[in-house]
Amino acid sequence: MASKKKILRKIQILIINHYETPEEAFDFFDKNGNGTLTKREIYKLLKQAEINGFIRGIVTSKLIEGYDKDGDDLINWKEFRSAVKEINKST
Ligand SMILES: [Ca+2]
Ligand SMILES: [Ca+2]
Repeated sequence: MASKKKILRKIQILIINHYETPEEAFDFFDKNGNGTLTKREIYKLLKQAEINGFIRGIVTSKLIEGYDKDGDDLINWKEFRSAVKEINKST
């Protein structure tokens, strides 16, 4: 199983290489534009970050567990921004 660090690194690379800002990445993956990322939208982000299909589901759950601060099972912009900050610190 890929290490957490490697997974976070892939997400970081995706955001840096494909989007001007974390905000742009958030808007891209928030397909329905309602200001929150659902499990499904995060799953697609991980797919684009080339996270292996076998672990993608569990990584999605772990990310929500780790970064969903208000406990609504969704990642809003504020939560996404602090996640990106934490990822940048840890990689
Ligand atoms: Ca959404
Ligand atoms: Ca939330």
